[in-house]
Amino acid sequence: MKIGIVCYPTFGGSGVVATELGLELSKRGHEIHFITYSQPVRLELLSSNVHFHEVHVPEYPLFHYQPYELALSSKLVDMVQLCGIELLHVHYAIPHAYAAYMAQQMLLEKGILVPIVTTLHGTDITLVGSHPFYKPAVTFSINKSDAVTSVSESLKKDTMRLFDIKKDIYVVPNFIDLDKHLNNFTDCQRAMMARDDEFIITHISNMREVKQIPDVIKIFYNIQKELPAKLMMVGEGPEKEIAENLVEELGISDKVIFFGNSNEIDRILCFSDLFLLPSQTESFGLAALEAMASGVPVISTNTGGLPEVNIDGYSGYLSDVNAVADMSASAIKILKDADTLKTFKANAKAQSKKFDIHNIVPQYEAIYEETLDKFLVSN
Ligand code: GMT
Repeated sequence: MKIGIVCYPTFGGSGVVATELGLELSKRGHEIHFITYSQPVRLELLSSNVHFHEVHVPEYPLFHYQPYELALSSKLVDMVQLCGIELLHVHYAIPHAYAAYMAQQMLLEKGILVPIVTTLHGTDITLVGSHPFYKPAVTFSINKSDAVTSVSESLKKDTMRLFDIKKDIYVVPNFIDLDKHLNNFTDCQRAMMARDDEFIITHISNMREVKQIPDVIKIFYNIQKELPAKLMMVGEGPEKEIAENLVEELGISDKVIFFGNSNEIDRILCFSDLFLLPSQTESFGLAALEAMASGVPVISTNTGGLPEVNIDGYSGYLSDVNAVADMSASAIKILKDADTLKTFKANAKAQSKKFDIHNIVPQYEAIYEETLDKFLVSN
């Protein structure tokens, strides 16, 4: 099938999922067209059946805000016609589902039929989409999509609770390419980061408020009081400076390394002992899954879809949001006993196998087939 994928090309989880999905679909024989404002960060290799079409938004001084939705919907119309795209899969409702619907209607006028599959990722529903400024447009675009998927049961429930949704939502969990995680890096270069007796604790995110970055630092502060440890902070975002100041204030600057955004997540995870994700909400927690696939147990909160990914007392521990003392105690419990740590590492890896890319991508393929068939019959 010829599939157009629309996503945010940045380091966010939704863009990563969309990119990995496109690459796997291309390996399974589909022709994939990424349509977005810059080349997705994990899209290193373009091949004969992976294409990238850049959306340009010309700057015009009259516009206080440049009309990206308009440029995107026009680009979708052009690319569907030029490349014969048969289905559009848009990741993140805002504004992608909205722009795709406009494109679909423009194409219909020309007698071209292209169905839309929308995948809801989390903040497009829980934090941004449900804001009264966006809600009518988000509700409309979800209801107008030909199929809607959500990355967890929890996000599906949130969507049904927050919006007036008139259609069924398929739950297709996020996934991981285990071959990539298992085959890479026999040489972990752990020694570059910490002494042999030090534990390596890692946090990876876009460092927004929802990630509760100060809690990451506070949990680590408690851990390092009990056990020798280093903290790897990976990612960029508005809360990074707050974290840097807190680290300074707590006098632990020599134990915390800030990496910025990285394309070498698996390299960092391969020498990590524990992953911290104390988010205020998380529809899935792809970063936690990536950690688990590298055999890194996870200390997380119990909100949103996290309990569907991280199993309490097995692949890590879950606590209430902001329960810093509880999360610190759980972290120390795992780290302080070598056998316990070994067991949790093995469990984390085993748990990640439930989300193997080879089991999940066929679920999307089945949805594409069904949606295309239904759409062609009803139009
Ligand atoms: O985590 C973020 O803030 C980025 C955001 C995104 O859209 O890229 O992540 C959301 O989608 C990811 C992929 O489906 C999920 O793993 C994250 O849990 C979700 N983030 C939130 O719900 C806060």
